[in-house]
Amino acid sequence: FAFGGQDVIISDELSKEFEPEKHIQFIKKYSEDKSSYEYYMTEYLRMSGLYWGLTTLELLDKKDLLSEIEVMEFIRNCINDNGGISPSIDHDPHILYTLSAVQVACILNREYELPTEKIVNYIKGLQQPNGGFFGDKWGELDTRFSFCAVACLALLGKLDSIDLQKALEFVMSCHNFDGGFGSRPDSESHAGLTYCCVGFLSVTGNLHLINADILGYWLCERQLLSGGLNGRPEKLPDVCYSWWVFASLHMIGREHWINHDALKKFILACQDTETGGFSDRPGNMADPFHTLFGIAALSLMNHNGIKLINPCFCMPQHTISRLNLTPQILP
Ligand code: GRG
Ligand code: ZN
Repeated sequence: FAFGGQDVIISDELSKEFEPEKHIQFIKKYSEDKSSYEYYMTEYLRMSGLYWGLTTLELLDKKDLLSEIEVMEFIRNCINDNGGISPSIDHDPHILYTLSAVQVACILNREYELPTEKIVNYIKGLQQPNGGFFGDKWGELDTRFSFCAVACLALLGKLDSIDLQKALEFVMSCHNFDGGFGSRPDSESHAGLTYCCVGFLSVTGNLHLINADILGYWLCERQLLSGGLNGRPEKLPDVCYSWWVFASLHMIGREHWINHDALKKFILACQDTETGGFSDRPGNMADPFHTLFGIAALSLMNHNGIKLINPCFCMPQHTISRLNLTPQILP
């Protein structure tokens, strides 16, 4: 456990049992209540919202609560002529939402309905001379998009359509002395971006390039006395880092380097037992993003009643197995 810095206190009254039925209702209500303030305010990321909601439901064996036909129709309406996919109808395409849409189609066993070649060409077109990827035509470039590119292509069975060597060089140029990774060369290590880079190395079979002990040490220093994990030194714990940090530890085979019981207790304390769903920290408002990552992290600890998740793709393991994908995991 790390001492000093900021943390929260998990008192006994915050100690909670896992309430899957409440979370199922939370996601169902969120997707049905199309006139709500939250629904309106999240239009710009709808496609990722769909991925968070569907994955949560499938981990709890309830994906049939969403209409497959409607979901695939929504995706079709978000595909642009250039092959990029938008978060919502009439929004601009972006690699983040392209990945979310492909993930959703795969979880529904309907990836064959996607225009694979167009999507692959869109992603190819975002790669830059330094090997990194733009997120979209506006030119923001960071390691999140490197992960999105290879994860998306791997799901489509087309990993060989980009310059993988150059892509790898860019990701490795963002590797820091402390073992973690940043968004661009010389950027500070951050757990979210570390997940993206470790995920990139896992998808492409390059995990041997890092020192797992040094990275593992940086990752396990993210655990605070509350049991929760933060994204970088001196920051508060947040349920989503239970995913970014813990999934990274799984990929490098160092998951036992943190205290599982304490983490479980922190995650369960972030449930809203009235509305359902998880928030970033105990007592805050629940949202679908933290709900997925809370449940996904519990899945990594083989929690009862949750299907197994794949630590690299953050998708049900049975989907990854069906696609014959074997992202690298270090022993
Ligand atoms: C398919 C699971 C999946 C992911 C797709 C987009 C993506 C890949 C991953 C996102 C990784 C991530 C959370 C990056 C964080 C970026 C960043 C620098 C956040 C800093 O935000 P602050 O400063 O947060 O608000 P902290 O917790 O550091 O205070
Ligand atoms: Zn968060």
